[in-house]
Amino acid sequence: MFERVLIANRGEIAVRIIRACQEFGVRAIAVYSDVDRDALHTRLADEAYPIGPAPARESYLNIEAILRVARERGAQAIHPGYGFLSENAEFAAACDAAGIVFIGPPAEAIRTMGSKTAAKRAAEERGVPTVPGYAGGTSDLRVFQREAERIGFPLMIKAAAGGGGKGMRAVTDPAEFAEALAAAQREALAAFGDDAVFLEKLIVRPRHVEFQVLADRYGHTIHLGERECSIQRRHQKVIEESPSVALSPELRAEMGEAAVRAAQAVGYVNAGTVEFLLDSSSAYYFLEMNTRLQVEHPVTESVMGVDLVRHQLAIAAGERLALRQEDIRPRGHAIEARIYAEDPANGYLPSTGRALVFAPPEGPGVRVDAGVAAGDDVTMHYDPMLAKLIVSGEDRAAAIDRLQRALTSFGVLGVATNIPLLAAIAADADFQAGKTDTSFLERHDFALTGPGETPARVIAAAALWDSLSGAPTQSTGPYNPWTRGESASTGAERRLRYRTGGQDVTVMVRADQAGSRRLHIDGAQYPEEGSTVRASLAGEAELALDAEGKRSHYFLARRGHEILVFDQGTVYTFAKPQPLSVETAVRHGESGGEAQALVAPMSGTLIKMNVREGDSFEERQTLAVLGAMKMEHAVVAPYAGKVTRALHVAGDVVQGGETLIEIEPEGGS
Ligand code: MV4
Repeated sequence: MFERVLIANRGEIAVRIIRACQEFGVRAIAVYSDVDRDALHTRLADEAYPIGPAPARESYLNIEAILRVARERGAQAIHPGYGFLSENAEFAAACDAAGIVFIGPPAEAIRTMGSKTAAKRAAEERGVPTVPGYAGGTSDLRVFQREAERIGFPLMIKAAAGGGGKGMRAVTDPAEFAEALAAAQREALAAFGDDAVFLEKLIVRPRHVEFQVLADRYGHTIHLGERECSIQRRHQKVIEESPSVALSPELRAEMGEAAVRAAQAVGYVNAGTVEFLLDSSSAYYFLEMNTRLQVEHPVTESVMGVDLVRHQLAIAAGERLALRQEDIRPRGHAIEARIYAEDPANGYLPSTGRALVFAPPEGPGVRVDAGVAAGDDVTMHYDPMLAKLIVSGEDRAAAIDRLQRALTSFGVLGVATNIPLLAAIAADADFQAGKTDTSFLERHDFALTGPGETPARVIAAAALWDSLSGAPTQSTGPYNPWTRGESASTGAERRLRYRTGGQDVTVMVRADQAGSRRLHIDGAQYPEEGSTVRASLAGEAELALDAEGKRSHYFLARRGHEILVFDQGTVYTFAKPQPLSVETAVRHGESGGEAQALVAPMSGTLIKMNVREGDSFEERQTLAVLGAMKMEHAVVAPYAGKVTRALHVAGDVVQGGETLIEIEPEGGS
């Protein structure tokens, strides 16, 4: 076995590989970009070295920098993970040339599978079914048109250098073919620097079923069953599972053997995945082969009881694959849900910030592969996947049950996540019935709008935590019983105001005897007249509330003037009323001296513009009010003077640093 392996990746997959190395007694060498200096993979590795600035092109895709670290630090092998350099044939070849083992297939296998038409030909030659079509490599419209008529409509135009849905177009109407072809060629050229396209019959609402294969260097190739990955959003997988409800044991064996032949067709070595489309009559078609470890590999690990990364290391080190096909049998059912830092209630916009709380679920049949820990920053530089939740159970229903429970207890505060979408899918009747295909998410509009009105129970939790958690309080005085936790003296009372769920609420908290509290929300006692509640802190970010005859648990965090509360899969925000903050952001003229422009202190919306051209103003007068980050900022005059130009009106969206008002001191400049 290797003594030292470099992991040319980041995030959860780097963490996964580092752990496999360490279990194997291999020293794990991480590389990191400037923004990943303190990232989880950097912290967990045995050694870690910088490779460049945040943009992937300059760091995780920087072949020279990575090979330099590998050579200088004596790495015998490099694991590329997925994404980044994992399917880069030049990188695999460069590793070979440097005498470093690339933990993956030979460069030539990557190259062949990288061409979708070459891959299709190789598969066909070994008797693997492919989608009927035309891949003759012409660029002549007349030839394409004749072939399109032969194939029939609807059909697909795909980029030869594509994959993963890029540069792909469906055509239903023959009259639109020529235009679609030209557009696809342009797209392919722009995306891949190669305008070659090919045609396929369109498979209507297919399932995406992929087979895991393992091959050693001595020609022994096996498959480890399938993963169904039909639930995708814009070619980004969301949920994967194994086994697929659509495969009988016979079909599994047949498709598995086809997958093995496809791998053998290109001399495949190491772990790989053969993708198929499966139509509604159980006909299957080879689509492409992914020549890397995949994101969803834990699903296979769960049902097959194998450690795929361990096998990758062993195969790369030249060991023989000890697994035999007849030993491979699925056991139970596994489902993976990808946790993305994106907000389904806000157009799936990527969400960045600090993960103030990151509390993955635990328990039997629950595995979480995470790339971040509590306190880590999520930046916009890389893939937004934070973690993968993998659940398993004796059967699909048990796995779905675990998935639902695990999702509702997966606490994340500080960055928005797609957990509400995942929970909606898990609760969906079609999903539960196994009626999944690649258009599942298009047909199911889960209309996620974010939390609605905040329940009283959650308001109670927020107010009690606010009182108990020792943050700066609104009440003043030398002694504040509220920062003393349960020792709050009887009779002390506090008034707290928040904006939450689109409404303003006022909460009165009065400490009762022996740690219980009387709570009024907007004047009405909670949960009912004459009752008391009890709350206890469990660590910094957790609160248990005894109210309404039961105990409930919350994760909480402060972010600026906000309190964030996680309650069973839903995140509520409580904003404290803020005094207007005063900003004087000025830009000086070329000659220096007096300020000549008042600029927006940050990006936001202009709420008020109090002056017009020619107006005079006093020193410290508020000339405009900017709303940003849910706060109002007064833009004040740095001196007494006159407005020479007002460049914006109320309602304008302005960038930070943009000039709002040009001014000159009293008496001219
Ligand atoms: C297709 C297809 C229907 N018919 N090819 C999308 C990604 C790329 N790997 C191939 N893709 C498709 N190829 C034919 N002839 C439908 C898709 C497709 C799809 C495939 C797998 C998973 C999700 C998908 C979502 C939309 C379309």
